[in-house]
Amino acid sequence: MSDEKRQSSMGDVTEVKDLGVQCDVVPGLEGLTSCAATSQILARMQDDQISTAWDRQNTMKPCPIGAAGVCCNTCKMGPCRLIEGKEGKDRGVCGVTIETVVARQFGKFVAAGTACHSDHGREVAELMIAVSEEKAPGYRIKDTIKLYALAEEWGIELEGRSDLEIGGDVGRKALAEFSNQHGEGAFISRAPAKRIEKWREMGIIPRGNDREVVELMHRTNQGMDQQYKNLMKQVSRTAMADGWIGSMVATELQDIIFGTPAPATGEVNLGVLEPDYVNLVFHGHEPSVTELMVEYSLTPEVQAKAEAVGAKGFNMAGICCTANEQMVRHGVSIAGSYSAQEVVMGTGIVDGMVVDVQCVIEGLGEVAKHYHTKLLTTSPKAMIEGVQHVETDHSNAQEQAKAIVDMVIENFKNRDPSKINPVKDKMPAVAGYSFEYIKYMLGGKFRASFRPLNDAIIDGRIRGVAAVVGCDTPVTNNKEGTSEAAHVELVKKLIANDVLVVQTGCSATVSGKAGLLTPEAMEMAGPGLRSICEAVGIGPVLHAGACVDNSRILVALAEMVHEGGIGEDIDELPVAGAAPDWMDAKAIAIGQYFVDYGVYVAFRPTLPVTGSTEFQKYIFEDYEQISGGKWAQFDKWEDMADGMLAHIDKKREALGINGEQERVLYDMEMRRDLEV
Ligand code: MSK
Repeated sequence: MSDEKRQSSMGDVTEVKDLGVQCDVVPGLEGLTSCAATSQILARMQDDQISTAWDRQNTMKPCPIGAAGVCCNTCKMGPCRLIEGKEGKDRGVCGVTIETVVARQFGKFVAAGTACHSDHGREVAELMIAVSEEKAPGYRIKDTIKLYALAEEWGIELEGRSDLEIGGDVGRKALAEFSNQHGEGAFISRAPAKRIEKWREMGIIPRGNDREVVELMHRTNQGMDQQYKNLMKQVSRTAMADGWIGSMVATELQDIIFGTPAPATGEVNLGVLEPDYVNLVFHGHEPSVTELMVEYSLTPEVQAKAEAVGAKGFNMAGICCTANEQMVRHGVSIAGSYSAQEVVMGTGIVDGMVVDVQCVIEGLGEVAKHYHTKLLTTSPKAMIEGVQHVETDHSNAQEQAKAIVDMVIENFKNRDPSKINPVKDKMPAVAGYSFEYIKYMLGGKFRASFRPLNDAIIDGRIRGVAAVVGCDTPVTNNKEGTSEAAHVELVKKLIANDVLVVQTGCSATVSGKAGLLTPEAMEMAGPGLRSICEAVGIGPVLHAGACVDNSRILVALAEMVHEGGIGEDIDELPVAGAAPDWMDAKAIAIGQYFVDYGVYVAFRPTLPVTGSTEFQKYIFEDYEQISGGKWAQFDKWEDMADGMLAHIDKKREALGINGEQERVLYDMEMRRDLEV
């Protein structure tokens, strides 16, 4: 479709350009993956009869009762399997109703997800304190501007004090956020005033994460809260503790200690592993140990050690969110997303794999047995049976990081030539769009501002903004296309329709593999979005970081409201969120805090609530009257895209900016003159 044709139509663009990065998948594996590199390794692993999650998902038949959220296992009288509309089966032994069971299960997902991000955030707060007390060798405060800004926001004295003293107070205040029993989380004040008032009316502003998670686990137990609407208030309060305390503390303090991201270029896909180099793959979520490994890996000492064992050098690449953390801060390459964690070892050239916490699957231990890969765990909270554990804490992380790198280099000589199976596929990717950088890039150093973004939304060059985040899996492939395709095609359709896309988590990695994180991706964008991208010098898809960095999106949305002109509250903005192949409880916690922020949140595949018509009506329809946001669920990415675009248009209509805008074709000179 020509630009002219696009511009002559106010309707949706369904035909999108392709950068020619679609992979040639090994025949027979098209139903599993749309990535050639993954399929090549998988084929070899299958030939060698090495079981991976990709194979196991074919033989595992999900329990339909559990999938619908109607298996109640909160006590020993059951577990009760409830079936809607079937007398004698529609209540549990204790008399519990289906909607209560579904709400409890949903609440437990949120409690688990919040606990994950919160425990992560708490670790970072404790690291901050250790740094300030000089008890964390190797770590230092890298972003003093952000430190001072946060200290000021929290009323911490700056005058005449050292960075370490200020950092100590920031760390202690952050730590207290987790155990506060009363009051409101400190970051809540960042939200728009109208939203805060709404939250107060709803009674969902979090006190402290520990209290909210404990209270939710209490209220979801048998014999407790039997009004699902009342229970959902605590579900919301807990999810809010995830976004506005746990995740935001993690993001803010990691930026202070490790540096605030700015765009850096790296590469994505299995081809980042170099056959002639020692390859260390890191995986998980908490970046503290990896930071020190990356720093050490760049020293001449490590280069010399790698050469001494016959390698050309030392190479690091990541999986999952620890990878995203390193990509957005240092441009370190990403080998793959969640679904690639076993496959990566099938290249036969991973000399070491180091995992920290979250999304580390137990299958790794078994796969590692078939290769020379030295698999190592580092967190006392996440050990794997039969896998070597190198316990790290703040005081010994530097020394352990070096020991790990040295161990991996030593393991290079144990490669089995018969199992070496490298691939070449990789794509360049630009990542590191922190809130601070987006503001700077839009407005410049001296007038950093979201004004140009709001203006572009008002004049229709940008139709809206979408966050596309979350997991990828090998599991939903067989039904409605592969997991990768759902992420990639959704993003392509959104940008083709002039929607600016912000990404985090494994979804960003999948987009990176498809070439969507490059400036060249603007070729696939609609003309309005492309004119902005060209003027600002960015691509249409912005990689903002790891899952905890969804907190950056919370702050960015607040800034859009603060900047003015497109509504006084988040639920007035033409924005939407999506998780095209969610998998973890963390995703549900994230989704809920965005719904409570007033955002339309689309999940694929269905949420575990389909067993109750009443509960579904509540969260998919009625809840919009309560928070202004709502959940939506889809089987197909096409329907998901349509739902998001329709929601964005609904908000534009309400703002009075959805009329026929005067559309003009921009030549280069006009683009240069654009006020961005
Ligand atoms: S790592 S939670 S698979 S995004 Fe954050 Fe990826 Fe989902 Fe884990």
